[in-house]
Amino acid sequence: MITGATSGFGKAIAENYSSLGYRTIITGRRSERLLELAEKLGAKDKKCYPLSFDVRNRSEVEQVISSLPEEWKNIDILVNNAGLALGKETIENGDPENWDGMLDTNVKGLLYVTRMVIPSLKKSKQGHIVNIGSIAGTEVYIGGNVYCASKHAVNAISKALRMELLPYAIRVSQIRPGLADTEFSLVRYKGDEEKAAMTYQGYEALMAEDIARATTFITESPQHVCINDLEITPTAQASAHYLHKN
Ligand code: NDP
Ligand code: 8X3
Repeated sequence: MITGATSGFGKAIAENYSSLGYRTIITGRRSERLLELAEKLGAKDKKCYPLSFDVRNRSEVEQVISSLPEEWKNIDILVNNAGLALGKETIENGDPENWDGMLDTNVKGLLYVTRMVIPSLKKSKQGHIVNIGSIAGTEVYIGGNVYCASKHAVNAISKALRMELLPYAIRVSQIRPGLADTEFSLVRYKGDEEKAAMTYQGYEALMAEDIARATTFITESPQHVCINDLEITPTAQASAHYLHKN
């Protein structure tokens, strides 16, 4: 199951798993995109199952996951990818609606989904959770405040899950990407295409496929190997503060 598969990392991760022969459950709010991808990944042949819901809505999450058809109930791998940044203002100038949006999606949404999938992962002999964190989960930058706080929470939750799920041999990994050219900045800057494009100018940003490759590398590692934490940046980026632009 890959959350947030309607664009960016999630879509590439779903496509990559599908190309390797996995059956995928793909999720996201934009159902039209979801259905289009599901068709491409073989929904007709029961190779892909689209599940449209908002991770912020706890009762919806509970309802859709608990009513998965029998042949889709046994989830082995959960990729918690759905997430977003909204705005880049200082806290003084920040919009509390944006803060709610980030915390509700990146932290609470991830918890709601994870809680519902853990029973299935426990039954599996190869349960694996991959949380998509960020370099913002271990660093802070001006204007990143609440987004960084949300990804710091993902970092803490990933460590907590690893301890809690140890007796069940469920692996818990976190990927912490740096700057990647997806719809992330378009969402952060509320559709301002120019501002979004500027984020990725003057260097070669990560692509969604880079994170998809890392995800399958992690989950296809031998069962006794758990890659706990993988930070990946563009070669031009050394940290949240050091980016070499041409
Ligand atoms: P995109 O905007 O391209 O994709 C985000 C995905 O999350 C979409 O499929 C979107 O689907 C889904 N999503 C957002 N909110 C919700 C919601 N409330 N309910 C369900 N799904 C939701 O961005 P990325 O692919 O870049 O982002 C994926 C993850 O990677 C995020 O967690 C992000 O924080 C993280 N990340 C991104 C980096 C980057 O530079 N791009 C770097 C580090 C981490 P829909 O809108 O259809 O619901
Ligand atoms: C996204 C990367 O640097 O914009 O998590 O926070 S950054």
